[in-house]
Amino acid sequence: MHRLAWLGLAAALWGQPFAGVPHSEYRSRRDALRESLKSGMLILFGNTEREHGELRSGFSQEPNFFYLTGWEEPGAILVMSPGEEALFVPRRDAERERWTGPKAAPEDPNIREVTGFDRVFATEEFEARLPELIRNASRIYTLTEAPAAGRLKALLPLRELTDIAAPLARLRMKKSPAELELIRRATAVTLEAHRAAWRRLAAGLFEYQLAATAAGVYFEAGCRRHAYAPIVASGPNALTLHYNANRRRIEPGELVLMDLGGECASYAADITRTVPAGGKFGERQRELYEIVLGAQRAVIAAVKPGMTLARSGPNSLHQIAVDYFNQHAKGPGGEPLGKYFTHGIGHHVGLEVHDAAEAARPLEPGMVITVEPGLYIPEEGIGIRIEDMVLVTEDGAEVLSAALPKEPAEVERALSKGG
Ligand SMILES: [Mn+2]
Repeated sequence: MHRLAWLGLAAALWGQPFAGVPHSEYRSRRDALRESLKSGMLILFGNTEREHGELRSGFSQEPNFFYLTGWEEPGAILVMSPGEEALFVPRRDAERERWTGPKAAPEDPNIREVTGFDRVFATEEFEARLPELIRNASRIYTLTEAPAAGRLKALLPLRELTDIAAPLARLRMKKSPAELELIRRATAVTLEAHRAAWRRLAAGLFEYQLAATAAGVYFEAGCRRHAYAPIVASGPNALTLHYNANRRRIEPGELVLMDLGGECASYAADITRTVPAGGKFGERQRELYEIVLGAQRAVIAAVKPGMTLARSGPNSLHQIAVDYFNQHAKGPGGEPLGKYFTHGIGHHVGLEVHDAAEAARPLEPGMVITVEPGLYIPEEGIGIRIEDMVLVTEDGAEVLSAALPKEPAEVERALSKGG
């Protein structure tokens, strides 16, 4: 990117807090989920400070809880029936606050404004209020696979718990305009992280140095976490799909696979490029790279409502990639390449990098997925993956990460200009 354009983008992205999603949107998400509750009662636990490793990575909210409430403080509980809803938050604890700072508390006069809930109670009262809350509930819904479900089972040993995961995933799969805005910003920042790593790329560097450069960009931009541990995989390390040790020195003539994503305002990005350390693809590297790129283009061209991320079936995007690879009989022994594509074609992205999804549900407008074909050929010590973030539209797809070069000539030009 030219210096001036870079400065313009920096002004637009840096030094500003990310805009939040208004309380009204969280409320409408809860209203949408109510349609699945019928006469049941949903009880959902947020993460607590202690169980969530706050020392290492800071507190982060349980994603489903965050999706429904927008509440980012620990120890909260959501209770929701078709007719009413309440949020439980912990009472003020001066000793805890001495360690982790001031928190909202149920006794605060502005607690309804701050939480967006008309009824707010103390978490400490939850167990005492529970029998009354569930008295008329035909069913109790919760996330039955979550660690906190054990607590509910212990409190209600005679009630069967019904899993809310699928209805919740169905809602989370379709992104709202406000969510898309945040995903676009996480994507834009992550593209700059890639570009910064490209500017620095050279044989002789350690992989962790490129990871540090890239992560520095998204942390500098105000993103609070890695969406996942950065993957900087040089040479044969690219054969390991989720390699993230990042300890190896990059050798001349190698490819470097960089799979990077910031989590910005709670939304993840997930973008991969595989680029030559010396600035130019070797002949065989380029041959395989163009096949991966061709497969990716074929899949992106096919993305539209009704297609699926399933491994097979008539509308399988995965199958399109496998077929493309198999039409190119250019493996080390001249065999078809399909068997060297050893993972799925993509996944939903949102609050989590591998976002909540109902398996095999066809794509709909407003969903955001990755398209990430790859070839991993141990006999040749080469791994190549190209991954973009893709928004499903009414009649096709929009590639959200299109601004980052991927044509070999464009990649080489960008590397020669220093990113
Ligand atoms: Mn991915």
